Amino acid sequence: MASGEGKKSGEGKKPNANAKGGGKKKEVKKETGLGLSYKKEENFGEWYSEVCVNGEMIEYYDISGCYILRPWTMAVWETMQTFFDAEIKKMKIKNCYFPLFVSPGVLQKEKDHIEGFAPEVAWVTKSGQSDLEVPIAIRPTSETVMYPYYSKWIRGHRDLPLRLNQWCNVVRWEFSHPTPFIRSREFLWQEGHTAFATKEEADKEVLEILELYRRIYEEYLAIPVIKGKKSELEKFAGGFYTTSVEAFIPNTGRGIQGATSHCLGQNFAKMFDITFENEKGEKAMVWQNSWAYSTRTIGVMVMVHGDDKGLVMPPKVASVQIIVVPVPFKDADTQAIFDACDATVNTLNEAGFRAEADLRDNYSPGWKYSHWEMKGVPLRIEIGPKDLANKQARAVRRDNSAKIDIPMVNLVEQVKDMLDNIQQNLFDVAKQKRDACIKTVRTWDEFIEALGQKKMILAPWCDEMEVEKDVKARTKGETGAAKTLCAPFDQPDLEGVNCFVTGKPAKKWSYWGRSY
Ligand code: 87F
Repeated sequence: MASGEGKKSGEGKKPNANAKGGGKKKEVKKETGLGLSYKKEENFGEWYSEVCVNGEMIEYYDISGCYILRPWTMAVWETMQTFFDAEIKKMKIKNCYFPLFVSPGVLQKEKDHIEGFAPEVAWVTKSGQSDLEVPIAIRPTSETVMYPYYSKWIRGHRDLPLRLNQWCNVVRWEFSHPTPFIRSREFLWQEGHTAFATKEEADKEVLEILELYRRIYEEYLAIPVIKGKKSELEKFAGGFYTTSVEAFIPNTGRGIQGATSHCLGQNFAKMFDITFENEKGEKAMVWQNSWAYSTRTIGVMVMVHGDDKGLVMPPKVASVQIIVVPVPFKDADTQAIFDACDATVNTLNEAGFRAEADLRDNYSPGWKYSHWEMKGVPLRIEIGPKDLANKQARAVRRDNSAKIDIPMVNLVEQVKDMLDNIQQNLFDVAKQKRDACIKTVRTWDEFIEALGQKKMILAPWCDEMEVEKDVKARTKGETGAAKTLCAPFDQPDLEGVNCFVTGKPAKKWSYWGRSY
């Protein structure tokens, strides 16, 4: 398996130990030993891996494409999980867990769906030194694992809807450049698999789930996304139609599929014989959906908000929202300062915030500032002798470095306002940058020009698959071909508008661009 892979730059080692060529490597700050070697604007790829590692989200592992998710990452994942899990429970979706292993017979049952994906399936072939009688696949997704049991469990219309979700890991043995969170060989996700008696119920759920995905990105991660429908070429081949939320990374000019919600139609019902007796006593096939979001969400967060000081965590997902740092001075009463820090943390925790004090005495305040900035903590509170005397604290925002002195009597109120404001500001700034990258075009020449400027392109299209294939072929370059990202649900006027490639009357507006 995986023979002949080469390690790529930034892969397999700590980026710091691996810094070579490509971008400028800045002297690491002597004073603190912290700081990044790469700048976001100058060498995005190296900057990204360095931020993931130095921000203590990721540790590289000795298997290419596999990463250790550290507590700083898992806390973000768990916050999103808590939100999503509660929302799907309100929709009467239940959690379950199916095995990691797939028997080859079942996996290959659905040939069309698996065909294109087959090279990415990892297999277990041995136990100890002996070959297994039959090799066993590791799930890349669980359609083929789950649907034989859906066939067994669904008999009559009273068994419907069947709505299950599982939180699990999946393995896809990718060969293109691995990137923490964005393209890893094992990742965490939730996968929802539901079955209904009618298409209408399935259609409705597809959009309800997509709205939850929008909320994860926009309300939690402070990242603007576009909701839309995938083209025939880009949809999940086994399904009926695919909807997605699409984000954009301005620095690389690439779109990124944030999460997908598929209507599978009756394709899998046919293959796995998932049928039921309807109210009239007739045999009918179920309508199915499947939907997922993964730890990729966290990579998009790092890419969109991170800066040259490190991670920038939106307050809603940050495991530490406020870091309190004592600033002792000469012969000032150090103990009183430490006590004030503890008291501040207690007050904030009691008010429902996630606050911590960094009372370590073997690090300077300056070192601590850099450290917590690298980790992206949204708000820092500094308490020194003057603050103590004036019954105030100094608050410093991670997103824009703004400093304000807060009277202790207003602490909870002002911290709440500041965190809300940081959350909103991160979204606003990200949206402003994203919007500045959107270019509407009408012609091929305008399209090519915009693509060269790393734009996300909104273009009228005749919606023919051959045309998308042609665009892909004609834009193929080192950085990858342009393709459709989605046809936004929010469609501009189409009247009298022609396809930017063929000049035929346009059937829809679509976003196009290079993508992850
Ligand atoms: C890789 C290997 C084998 C993606 C794969 O999007 C199979 C597949 O079926 C595969 N990579 N897919 C498509 C997954 C579709 C669908 N599954 C449930 C989702 C949402 C969750």
